Amino acid sequence: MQIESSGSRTLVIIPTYQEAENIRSVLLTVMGLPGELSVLVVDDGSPDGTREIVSETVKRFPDRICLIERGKKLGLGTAYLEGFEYALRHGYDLVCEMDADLSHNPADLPRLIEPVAADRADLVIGSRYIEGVRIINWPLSRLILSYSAGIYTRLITRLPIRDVTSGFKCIHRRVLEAIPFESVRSNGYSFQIEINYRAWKKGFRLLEVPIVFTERTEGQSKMSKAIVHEAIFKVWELRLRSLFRML
Ligand SMILES: Nc1nc2c(ncn2[C@@H]2O[C@H](COP(=O)(O)OP(=O)(O)OP(=O)(O)O)[C@@H](O)[C@H]2O)c(=O)[nH]1
Ligand SMILES: [Mg+2]
Repeated sequence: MQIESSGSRTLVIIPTYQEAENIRSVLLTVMGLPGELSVLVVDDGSPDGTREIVSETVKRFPDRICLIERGKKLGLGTAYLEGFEYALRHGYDLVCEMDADLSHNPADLPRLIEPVAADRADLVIGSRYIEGVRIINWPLSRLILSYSAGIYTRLITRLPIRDVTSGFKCIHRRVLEAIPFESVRSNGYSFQIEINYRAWKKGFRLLEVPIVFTERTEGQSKMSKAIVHEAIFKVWELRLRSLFRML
């Protein structure tokens, strides 16, 4: 099912799987922000009523919120790729990524959008690791894993970014147009690393702005060992593909 919307220049893509407790509040906050932002929710057949809540909210903002319903859980990376294709097809200039679990504060969106809108950057990353570590309610083990992922990625790829796996972003459409989506295979955290790396290798300007990240209080985590393993190998793959000019 797809409810089409026409809209403003900036599209915020929000992938959802089982976010019934959070999604209404996220959508209403984004609707109240300046700049008439549009939202695309990509839901993967959440059995907890997420889709119904989004559909209700679409009725209130039919020109600004759109829902793509994919029927089954296909992963974060492919949800974003569908969102990117939608954004390009519908002529959006700026595209934001944001989680639905309120870990990313929707009120930070204007700070992410501003440098891209002002043409000071092509890809802005909401970063937990600049100007100190800004994470609320993570166990130390998770912090160490995430922070080490950054060190590991920087060592192998030289990507000049501290928060390589952040999923809170604003991207200019020219970056998305330069990435052949069919060659992007990552689906977990490494999806964010891959997009950052490809953008950087193509010479786009990456910028980190500080955000406070708050661990979800509602709903379930989809974090898994498979996602971590994918990232460990993906970083090497990206480096090698770049060396052999296969990126
Ligand atoms: N469409 C879609 N969305 C997903 C899928 N997996 C996760 N999401 C959404 O992607 C965002 C990030 O997922 P999270 O489960 O919060 O992952 P995380 O932030 O690493 O883990 P926690 O916050 O600790 O739960 C959330 O909005 C999820 O609902 C998926 O397979 N498909
Ligand atoms: Mg989360």
